[in-house]
Amino acid sequence: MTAGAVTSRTDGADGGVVRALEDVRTAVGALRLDLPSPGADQAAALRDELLARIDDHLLPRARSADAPMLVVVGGSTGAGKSTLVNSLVGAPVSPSGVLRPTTLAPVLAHHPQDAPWFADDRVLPGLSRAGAQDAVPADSVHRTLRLVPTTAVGPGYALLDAPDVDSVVAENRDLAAQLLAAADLWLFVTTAARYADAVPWDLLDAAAQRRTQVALVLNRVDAHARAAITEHLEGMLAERGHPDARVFPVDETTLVSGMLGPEPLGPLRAWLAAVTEPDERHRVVAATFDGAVDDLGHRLVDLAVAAREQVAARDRLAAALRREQDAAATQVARATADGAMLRGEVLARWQDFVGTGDFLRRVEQGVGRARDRVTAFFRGRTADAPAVARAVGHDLEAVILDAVHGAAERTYDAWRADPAGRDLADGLARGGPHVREHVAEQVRAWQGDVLELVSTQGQSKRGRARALSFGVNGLGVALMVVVFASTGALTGAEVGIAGGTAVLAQRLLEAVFGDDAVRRLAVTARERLDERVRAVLEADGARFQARLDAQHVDDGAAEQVERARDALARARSGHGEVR
Ligand SMILES: Nc1nc2c(ncn2[C@@H]2O[C@H](COP(=O)(O)OP(=O)(O)OP(=O)(O)O)[C@@H](O)[C@H]2O)c(=O)[nH]1
Ligand SMILES: [Mg+2]
Repeated sequence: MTAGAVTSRTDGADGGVVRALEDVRTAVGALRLDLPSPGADQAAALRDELLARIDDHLLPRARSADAPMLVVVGGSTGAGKSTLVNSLVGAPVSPSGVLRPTTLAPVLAHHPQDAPWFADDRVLPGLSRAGAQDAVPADSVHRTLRLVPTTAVGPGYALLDAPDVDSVVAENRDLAAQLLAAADLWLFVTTAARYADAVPWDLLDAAAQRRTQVALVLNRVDAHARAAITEHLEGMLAERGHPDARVFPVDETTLVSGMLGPEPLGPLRAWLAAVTEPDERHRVVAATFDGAVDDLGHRLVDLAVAAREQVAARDRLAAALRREQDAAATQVARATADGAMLRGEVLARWQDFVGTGDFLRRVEQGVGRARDRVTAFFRGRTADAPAVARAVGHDLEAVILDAVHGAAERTYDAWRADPAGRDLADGLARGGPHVREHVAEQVRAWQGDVLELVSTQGQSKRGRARALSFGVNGLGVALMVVVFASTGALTGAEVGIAGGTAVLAQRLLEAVFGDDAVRRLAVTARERLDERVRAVLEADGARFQARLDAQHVDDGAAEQVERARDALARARSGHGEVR
């Protein structure tokens, strides 16, 4: 037997193991598995099951090794569980019946002196307590444990009649599984007709996995077939991980007052008396406890894996969002930097603005750089500048809007293709309802940025006055044009109309501010535009991000579970810091 909590006989508890289990409980209880990554549902069910196992069995057992042994009588409906418990107790403590299923509220028969062990919520804290005759409201019958003190049960153990394990009633099934998980010993009741049924064997497999001590009652056996069936059942048990499980055949008999007579139960009674003797009881309790703690350790690994999968899934979805936002930002940056904006309406309005005079040809050729002439030019044309700005604004909005919707669509597709994101993406196939507004706002704001830049260019009062005297609007649209042609070498003979447009804008600005200042202005205006595009994309992406955040994925959860698991292993092997 592994050194564990229940080997301590003096105080009946091992503080180190208790504390380690409490920490495991905290770590498991804190685990959120909300993100629907593959396996998250099963992992959440496992988490809940482990919490129940810790609360119903492991903690109470670790805290009080000397508490009575809990013998849970489980099995299929109609197998005769209640009849068996009544017969062992010698009184109808749990109604048996012809309607299936009969038992809904579990009944726990114990020696009167053991009453304090069961009266409070030490074991099965989720179930409220009721006396044998107490009226229990129908809606809480599955959450109520009926306590029956009786001297027919010896001190040191209790018999619990459980609802059926394979019930049509879901609450029955769940409660039966919970009760079995709380058991120190299973007394599994089956019949000659049903001993190969699947559901009970699933449970017996689970019991084998956690090394729960089990014994079987093979009820209602025809005396002639007894030996063959018993042997067959023992063979199945050995094969399925229960080599030491005892089988107690009970021959089919006529019940007397709904109970089996003393004779068919003779061997079972004798074994029960032996197994509930203090030494044997401690052995059984410890074996079940150790197996359950070992299994808990394995299951905690599964939970940690599931917790990591949550983080990985969240990161995957967040990365898809980021990737598409970056792609959209790049798309806008390209579309607004390669001269493509300098066409159509923008170009037409710009041409209206600058005209086609002789003067401009000279400016273009870098000859007419005299400041006063440029000044005169801008002064004379300020009225046309807003039309250029409007055309720019219009085109810019279209480019950004397209990119934002595209980012939303591609993020949606990426999330839909990921099991973890499939449902999260619901309703996010396009940019949000406020995108258009938001884009228009940011485009307006950027144009404001550009005007602000040209009007404050030159820190000195004189510089500012100069800029103002040229007409801020005209300088502003010239700067926008320069920004839109800011990549590539849009100079020389190979440039088209867009290039020519940009060169002219550049020359005009250079005549006012000087070459270096224009370069700086263009860079800054471009940065502002990128920032504003980012702001729109992020605001729209926030809809996706909010869905992810609502999943409460905790980066440290897996490690917390693993740390608690390791601490439990150390506490059991006697090397824990707290002993
Ligand atoms: N003849 C005979 N009838 C039995 C025996 N065991 C149980 N029965 C009958 O079979 C029916 C079901 O027995 P229960 O004890 O209620 O079965 P259960 O396993 O508690 O069933 P649920 O509470 O529904 O899970 C009742 O009518 C019993 O009287 C037996 O050994 N011999
Ligand atoms: Mg019953």
